Order: sequence, then C-alpha cells, then structure tokens
Amino acid sequence: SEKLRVPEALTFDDVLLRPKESRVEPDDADVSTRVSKNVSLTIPVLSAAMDTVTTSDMAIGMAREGGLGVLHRNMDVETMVEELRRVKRADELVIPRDEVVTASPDQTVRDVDELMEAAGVSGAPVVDDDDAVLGIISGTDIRPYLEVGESDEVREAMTDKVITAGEDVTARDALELMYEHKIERVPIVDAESRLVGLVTMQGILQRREHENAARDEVGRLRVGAAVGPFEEERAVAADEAGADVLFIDCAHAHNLNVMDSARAIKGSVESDVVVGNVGTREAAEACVDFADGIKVGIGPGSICTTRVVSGAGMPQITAVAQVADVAARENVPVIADGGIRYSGDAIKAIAAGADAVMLGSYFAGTDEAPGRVITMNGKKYKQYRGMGSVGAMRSGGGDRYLKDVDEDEDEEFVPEGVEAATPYKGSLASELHQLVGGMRSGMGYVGAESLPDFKERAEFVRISSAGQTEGHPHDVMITDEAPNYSPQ
Ligand code: RVP
Repeated sequence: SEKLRVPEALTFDDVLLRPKESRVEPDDADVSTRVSKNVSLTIPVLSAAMDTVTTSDMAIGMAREGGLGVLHRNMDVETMVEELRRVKRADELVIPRDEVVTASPDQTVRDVDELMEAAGVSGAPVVDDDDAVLGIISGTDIRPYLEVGESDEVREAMTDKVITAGEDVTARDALELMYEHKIERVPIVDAESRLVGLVTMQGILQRREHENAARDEVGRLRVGAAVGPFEEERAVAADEAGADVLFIDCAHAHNLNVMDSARAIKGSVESDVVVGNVGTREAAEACVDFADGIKVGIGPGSICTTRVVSGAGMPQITAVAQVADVAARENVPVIADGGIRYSGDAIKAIAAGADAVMLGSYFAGTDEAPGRVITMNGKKYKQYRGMGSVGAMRSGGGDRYLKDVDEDEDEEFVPEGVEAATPYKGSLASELHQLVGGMRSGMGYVGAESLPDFKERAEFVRISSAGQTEGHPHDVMITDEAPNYSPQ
C-alpha cells in the first residue's frame, strides 16, 4: 500500500562521523557560534528551559562559560523579570545607579548596617538629596560605631575622602585606582559629581575569571527566557528586563495558532525570537521568514513521552537536517534540543546542521541546577522532570503542550513527560568542559577548525546495531568511572 511506502528517519545512534584527513588539534578548534541572528556565544551550548534545570544560577554559570541559559517559565512574570535582572547584574562592570545601594548622611549607622545586610553588599556610597557623592561607608567604618552608639549618624562614620571615576572608566583604570588607594569600590560620577554607578573589586575579579563568557554589547552576561506560545505580556516584560533571546516554548510550534502568535510576539519585542520546537522541513518553512533562530526537537528528550503518548515525533538527526536545509537558505541559526546523552551526540547534531545544542538531563545533576541533592541507596541524585509531566504542568507549563490546564482543579492530565532523578554531578563548569572537549575531538577527527567549517566537511556513515554496540565499551567490566561516560 502507498501508506506504507514511508521515508526513513535517523537519530544519534544510527550514524557516526566519517573520520577525515586532518591537521586540527582539538584544543585549537574554534567552537564559537550564533544561537540567533544577533546573538553569538563562545561555546555552542544552551541549558534547557525547564524548572529543574535553568533558573538564574544556571544561567549565570552557563554564560560565564560562554553558553546560554534559557530561564524556564514556570514562574510568574515578575519573578522572571527579577531572575533576568539577577543574571544581567551578575558580572557587570559598572553597577547602574538604580541598583546601587546608597546611604544618606543623616541615617543612623544601625539603619545602614541593616540595609547593606539585606541587600547583600558590604559598602555603600553616601549621597545627598541631589545624588552628589559625599563619602562612602563600609562594614569596617560602621563596626566600631555599632559597638558604642547604634544611633550615630552616617556622616560621622563614613570615609569622606572618596575616590570617584568618570563614566568612561575601564576595568583597568578602576583596578589601578583601587590598588593605589587600597579601596574596594569606586563610585562613578557624572560631570556634576552626581552618582551614576559603582564599580567593585569583586565585580572586576569575577569578570577576569571568565574571559570566554558570553556577553552583550555592554559587557553583561547573556541570558535567554522561555515564553509561552501565547504569552505576549511575558515576552514584552522579559524583553524590557534585558533578555537577549526569547524562546517560544512549545512542543509543537507548527500549530498555526502558535506560528501566528510567535510572529506577533516577534513584532512587539526588540530581542531575538527563537521559534520552536519543530521537526520538519515544512515547519521550518512556516517560520524561517520571521524567526531569528529555529529550535528542533519533537520527542527526543530523556524525560519526554510525547512519542509514546501521541505516536508522533521525528528522530532527531533527521529532524535537525530537514530544518537546517531550510534555515541555511535564510542564514537562520538552528538549535538541536533534546536527546543528547554524550558529547558525541552533540557534535553529531552540529554535523546534521545545527549551530548549537540544548541539553536538559546533562545539566540537571549539577550544583547550578535548582533543587536539592537526594540520596538513594547511598548514591546522590537531583530531581529532573519533564515540563509536560504532571508535576510541572501543575506548576504552570501546560500550554507548552497546547493543553488547557487548570492549576487549581483536581484535573486529570494527559502528561507527555515523566518525573525522574538524575545522578548528582558537581559543578557545571566541569560538565561543560567534558561536553565541549568531546565536541572538539569530533572536530579534530573531521579536520575542521571552526563550526561552520565542520558543518560543511562532516559526513555521516549509517551504522548497524552491531556497529553501535562496538562503539561502546564491550566485553569488559568498567572498574573506574569516566567523567564523560556512563553506560545507559
Ligand atoms: P534532554 O536533554 O534529553 O533531557 O531533553 C531536554 C529537552 O526535552 C528540553 O529542552 C525540552 O525541549 C524537552 N522537554 C522538556 N520537557 C519535556 C516533556 O515533559 N516532554 N520535554
């Protein structure tokens, strides 16, 4: 029957990269990329917009390593705005005026001590009503006063010989001033000596540690935010709060209502808009004219039951390749989302045409992921759940699956994901080191110096299940854990 004359679709385990002549040392391979038309990263990796993976801690960690965290959206809009601000503030050189904690000269030292403690800072410029800088006060200035008289005024306790710098200060200038005067903060002032910002030693040192960080035009960390397919209000708020990329977060973006809404959202924000998920050529055609990036993945996720529950899906290598054919025409970046267990899967996704990869389970066990470590049978785990699982849908994300979920009622959901646990892994930085290191090895085997070069040179071979078995450790008993391999 015609019905059964069907095309074949492949996934990670069906293919391998064909080794090629090479002079490329993996360490020299350049893995920088674009996730969307206007946003570049130094490593081609994103963390998934899931409530057990990406909140601000993960986003800060990802951006410092050169990737991008995409904040999940099982939180109200105000909380998301706060989270975005937290990432944007994390490594900035000049903390802007409205975020600087200041004291006034006639406050009591006790008041200012409490204020600084609540804000988590250890010093504050002292300004008058016109924002002119009169001095600076720190824990060291306050402590002796607290011992004797808590109601002494700040003007008594503060250091009034304050060193300031102009708005065009560089990190190097600021650091020189700090060393010269043995201080840790330099208030930034305008021509009229009014406070416009603050530079701290801690901020400068943190930036230095992360040379490869993904930064925006003014040097702040990059961050992405997931928005529901019909959440224009969240999209506008996240855009205003500084999100670099918005991700339309939907399990089936080829739903035409979703496409219409995504197009409208694109029209009302300044940040880039990535549309997804899709898994076919036709779906890519439907958004390639307005999307700044296209995200691919219908059912490959480790916690995803979409294919089993709905019978629909597309094996990921074929899905990426189909979308990439269309996207390449318009120079729109493609993100391969889901199903990546090993670094080899990640670089195969790039070979199929992706510009970057998004992972959930790989990062859910790290310290930067939300949630606490649980111990079962002497082993450590962290919780990891699908956004289409009962638990996650109940906390707000049902529309990702185009389902009308009433959170208050005792409704019976039809979930498309499971709630699970994943081994505890330690720091994100070392996981990323393994992931990206393995991807670089792949580039070495193919002889490619950069990702665009790699995409062009890479060729697949189709393997059998015998070939697949051969590729994993076999006929041995593993005695020591490898940092980048665990049997599935
Ligand atoms: P993985 O890295 O294989 O754990 O997959 C993560 C991806 O799975 C997410 O980025 C998302 O696209 C998808 N996902 C999230 N929740 C669910 C679900 O409940 N079905 N799927």
